[in-house]
Amino acid sequence: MDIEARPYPYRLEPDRTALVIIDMQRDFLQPGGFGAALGNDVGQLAGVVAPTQRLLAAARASGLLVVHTREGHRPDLSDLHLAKHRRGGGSLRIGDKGPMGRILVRGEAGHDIVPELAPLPGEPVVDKPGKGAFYATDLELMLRARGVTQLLICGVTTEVCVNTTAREGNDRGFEVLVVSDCTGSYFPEFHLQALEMIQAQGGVVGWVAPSDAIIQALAASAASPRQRSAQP
Ligand code: TIU
Repeated sequence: MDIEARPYPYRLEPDRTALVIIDMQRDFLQPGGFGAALGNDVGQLAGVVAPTQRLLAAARASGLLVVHTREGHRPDLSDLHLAKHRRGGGSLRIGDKGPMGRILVRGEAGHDIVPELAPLPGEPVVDKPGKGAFYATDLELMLRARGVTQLLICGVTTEVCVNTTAREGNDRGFEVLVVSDCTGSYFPEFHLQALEMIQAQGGVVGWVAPSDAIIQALAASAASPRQRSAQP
């Protein structure tokens, strides 16, 4: 089925599509985490949760593969580049103890996904040390093994981990759609510009559409299963 998207309609094939939810972790969304340590107003991201919950529910109901990612590091920080460790002007750095545990460290409360979007058993969770979800992870292997060719990308932040992942996916031959209301930035102007960059130049990186367009298409697909199974 085609869904309304920019710069032109996006062909959504549920059997070949994964919903990838990027880094909806306490560390980015709540006070006292990595996002706050970098000097950001984490309240800017609060509006991403409810639309993502709705899209996640629709994706699960339609049987889409759902993949969650978390940015973070091993407790011994052996997978943390010095260049990344040094970065940022705040008082707390990766690995330091904060109110939600050690900043951006796996196993700590701050590293986990917010409860509203908690993964279900059976939904892969990709722990990534970088901004892009393909870098130093088994995400590509997982997607190829399941025959996925299309990615619907949600999460935070639009211009950092979402954009990096969209570009990594595009270069690997995936058809990437970034969901406009299920992504967010600490900087509203960056959010808008990051979405523009995806779909500019005839979709140089991919497509952009709101979650409602996807939810409606999935509902229509569920209502006409014969049409869906007739697709190549
Ligand atoms: N700083 C910022 O905007 N984002 C990140 O560091 N990570 C993600 O975007 N997940």
